[in-house]
Amino acid sequence: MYNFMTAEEAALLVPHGAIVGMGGFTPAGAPKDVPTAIAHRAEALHAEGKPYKIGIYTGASTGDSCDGALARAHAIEFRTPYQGNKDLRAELNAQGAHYFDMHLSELAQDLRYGFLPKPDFAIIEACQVTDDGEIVPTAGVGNMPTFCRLADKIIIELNEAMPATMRGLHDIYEPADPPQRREIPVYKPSDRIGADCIKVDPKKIVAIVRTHRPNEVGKFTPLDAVTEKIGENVATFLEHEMKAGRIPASFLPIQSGVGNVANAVLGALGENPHIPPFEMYTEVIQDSVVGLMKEGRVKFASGCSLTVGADKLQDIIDHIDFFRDKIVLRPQEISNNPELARRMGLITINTALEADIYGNINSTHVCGTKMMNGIGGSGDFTRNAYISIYTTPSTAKGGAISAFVPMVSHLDHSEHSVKIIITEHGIADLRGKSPIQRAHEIINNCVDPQYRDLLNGYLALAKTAHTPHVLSCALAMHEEFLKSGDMRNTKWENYLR
Ligand code: 0RQ
Repeated sequence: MYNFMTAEEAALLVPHGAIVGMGGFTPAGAPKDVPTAIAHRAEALHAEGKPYKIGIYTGASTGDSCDGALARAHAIEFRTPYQGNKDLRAELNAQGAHYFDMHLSELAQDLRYGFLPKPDFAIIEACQVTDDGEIVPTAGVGNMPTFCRLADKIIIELNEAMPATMRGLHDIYEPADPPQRREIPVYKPSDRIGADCIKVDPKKIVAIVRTHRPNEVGKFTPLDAVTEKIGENVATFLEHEMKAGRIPASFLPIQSGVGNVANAVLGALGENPHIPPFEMYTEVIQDSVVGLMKEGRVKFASGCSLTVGADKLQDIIDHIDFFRDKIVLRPQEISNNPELARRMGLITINTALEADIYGNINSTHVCGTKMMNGIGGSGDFTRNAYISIYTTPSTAKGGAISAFVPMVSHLDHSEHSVKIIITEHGIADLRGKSPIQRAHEIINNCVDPQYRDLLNGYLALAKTAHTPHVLSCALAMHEEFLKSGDMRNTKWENYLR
């Protein structure tokens, strides 16, 4: 009853100017063949001098066959809410595509509220589609339920590498909009409140494309001494909080961010014998969780995606009966929901690009101007956490960049939301401290030793005030990096006016 066709034929259905909601979350469960075919079509039309661009909503990042291919084809008019592809990063930093960076929990409701134009198409990956319009997602849910409901047309990549036995991993729930919204009835990570599939009018499914393509989840770089030490410091801090009675002995659910540092932190938490087996209420379930689950260290993981390498995903698929009652995948509106983060008391651990000496965090912009990835879910969690932790290596680029500067060059999370900062050197506990006390705590405990004198020198120059600053020097370390390639060359007197 459905129209099975090739990706190239499906791409012809999507006209110039269309707005598309791509399914999945991170490369997990993101469509692959149809976006690549759309990119090829755009390139062909551009070669004929014809315009072709589409607006794109996603869950978070996607794979290279989606964001990468479309960016290289210059086929993106606008893009939100998060990305992580080097070619798309280059495209939007060159203003080749309009990018607006949003909290991940908010996109679905902003679409329903009419703040943003609704998608014309949902292009999604599924492991099962039934004749009566039941669609079972694969390794990532993202905003699929809302995209599918709002879009007039749905194109499905039916991925035969993802078996229909994945049905039962998902919990699909869309809250009502205000003033009808009630509490979201998730009281612990394992609570299920919705359906095991997305239900649509089958008439909206205009194409099904069969595919076998694996997910394009990248490999983690092996732990190095710095990431390992950061992980250890986080575990030590949480152990100490538990012993002090500030975290219940039964522990609290963990949210852990993206990237190498986050993966290392989870590994260290799993290894710490003083931390009891714990649950996760998080956004991306990363590689390390799979092993920890098998060892009984992670009891349950609620997330939006299984952003794991191909071998780990295969392991889950092969042992689906073991994992089915230990994992739930939810729409990001629920996995990242501020109401739920506050209610369940999440311990949130996210990574900063840079922090300032007063505890403000920049997660997104290199030297204040160049977009790295986006804020992702870090704001959804940080602001509403039981205890919010930021981790970062104390330096980047071989020491030429200090992760700690007098003033962040872009603000994502303010001093009011950030409780703890942890580097390989130690732990800064910012709770109950004034700005100047926070500055001393951060410089003494977290800053790399080769930058401590420089930052203490800044404090000495700054006139006494509640939050001391010398405005002409506040971004001097960034300016120095742009000029000489090394923040260590900063001399405050060169910037004093
Ligand atoms: O670049 O690889 O070219 O050397 O930034 O840095 O240390 O590998 O860290 O992979 O954990 O990513 C903040 C980007 C960290 C990520 C960020 C350079 C550094 C390297 C990456 P190279 P690392 P990670 C919820 C949580 C926002 C979203 C979020 C992120 C590269 O964690 O996107 O938190 N977070 N989501 O050299 C210039 C600095 C730098 C710097 C590092 N100060 N200036 N470059 N780098 N510090 C989950 C989701 O939302 C999905």
